[in-house]
Amino acid sequence: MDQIYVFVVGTAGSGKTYFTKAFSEWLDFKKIDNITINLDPGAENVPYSADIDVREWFTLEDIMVKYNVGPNGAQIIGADLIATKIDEIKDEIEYYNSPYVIIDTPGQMELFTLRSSGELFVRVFGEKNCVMVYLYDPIISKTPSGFLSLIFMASSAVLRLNIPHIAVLSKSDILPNHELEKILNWSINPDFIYSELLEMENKELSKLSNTRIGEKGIANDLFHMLKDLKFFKPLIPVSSTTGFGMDDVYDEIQEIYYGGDDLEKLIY
Ligand SMILES: Nc1nc2c(ncn2[C@@H]2O[C@H](COP(=O)(O)OP(=O)(O)OP(=O)(O)O)[C@@H](O)[C@H]2O)c(=O)[nH]1
Ligand SMILES: [Mg+2]
Repeated sequence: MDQIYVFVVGTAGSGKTYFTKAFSEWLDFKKIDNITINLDPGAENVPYSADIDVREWFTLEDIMVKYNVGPNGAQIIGADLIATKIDEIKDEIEYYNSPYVIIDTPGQMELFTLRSSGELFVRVFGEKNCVMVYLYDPIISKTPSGFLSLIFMASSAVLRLNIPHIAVLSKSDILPNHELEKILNWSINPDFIYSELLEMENKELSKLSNTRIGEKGIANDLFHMLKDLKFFKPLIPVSSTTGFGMDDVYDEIQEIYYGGDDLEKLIY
């Protein structure tokens, strides 16, 4: 059976775990068989019952004791240890034989995307079966430089994993309507963000207390680079609290796999 592996990726606290829960529940509601995998050994309260859980093998606490390291060192060791469990994980997935496999990745995204485990998982599952749902944190997305930085980080994950990605604005329920519209407009029409940057320039940005000197120039350069490389993508707003937007994410995944588009075109 064809399986689709959905990697849920995003900065710490961006809503990966709750998205995993909400998307799995939405699929259940639609009677689409799915399983969830928790790859975060440091997860404390996992609000869904993970079908496969890396904490069955080790937790952050175990690693701290065994390797005599602090929490940061343990996170790094944990990320690398995940890779050693790939065969067991693959066996368990085969046992379930579900068409949808949703993978909740560790808190700090770079531990998974930049170190070898992310790449290894994608290789073992098969690139053509994998998709990344990249969560944009709504609070970081509110400012032009924050939003551009998240696109930049999403692009780094795409570069490393080399799989199609879906850009999702998480926790959209916490944004007032005008903020939500603003961020969605930036993602649909990048020139809006440029206008905002110019406006900030006119307000003599460096004098604003909450803005670092030099930010304007860097943000401008980053904007042009991301636009030229076509890294802007329309964001899909979701809420894991209300279930809003889960259908749109599902449709986009279906489009990627069964829409007949050229995969290469979809990745970037
Ligand atoms: N209002 C609202 N809160 C949310 C939503 N999704 C997540 N949250 C809250 O945001 C916080 C972080 O969510 P998580 O899903 O744990 O985020 P994460 O990316 O898994 O976090 P780490 O794994 O610790 O990096 C939690 O307190 C959630 O209750 C949402 O859609 N709406
Ligand atoms: Mg989490």
